[in-house]
Amino acid sequence: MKQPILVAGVLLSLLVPGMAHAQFAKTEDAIKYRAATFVVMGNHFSRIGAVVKGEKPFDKNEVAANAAVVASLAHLPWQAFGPGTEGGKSLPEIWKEMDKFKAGSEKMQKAVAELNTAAKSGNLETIKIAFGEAGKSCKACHDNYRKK
Ligand code: ASC
Repeated sequence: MKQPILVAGVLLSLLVPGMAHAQFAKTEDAIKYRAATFVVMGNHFSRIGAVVKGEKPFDKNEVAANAAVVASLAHLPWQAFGPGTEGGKSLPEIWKEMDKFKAGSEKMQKAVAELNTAAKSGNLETIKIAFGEAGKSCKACHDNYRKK
């Protein structure tokens, strides 16, 4: 093996999801990517919200499908907050407090995973509680890290 460091680097980049930000050629691409995932996530989360608020009838399969979309997308935007990608609706505090921001992102992923579990159960009362908790986890980061 002539270039063990290069080989190790390539292997590491395949194994460490945090290195995925390398796939955005330009800052603008990272901003668009994260904004798009939040838009789609918010759309499907709001569809569940309409049911929770009683504005739409409760269709258990639809809620479960929406919760699955949200839970799956919730893993994606974070890779697009790499170093030097400040901008869009994101406040610069994100990059100054990356550990805190990351903790908030993990809390949100956990909350929407729980919403997904509740949605699969088909119990509307459980869904309502999990939806409320997930909404709080969205709001916490919006309050601290998103431009108004
Ligand atoms: C939504 C949505 C959000 C959250 C947040 C909760 O329906 O799109 O971002 O709820 O507003 O406070």
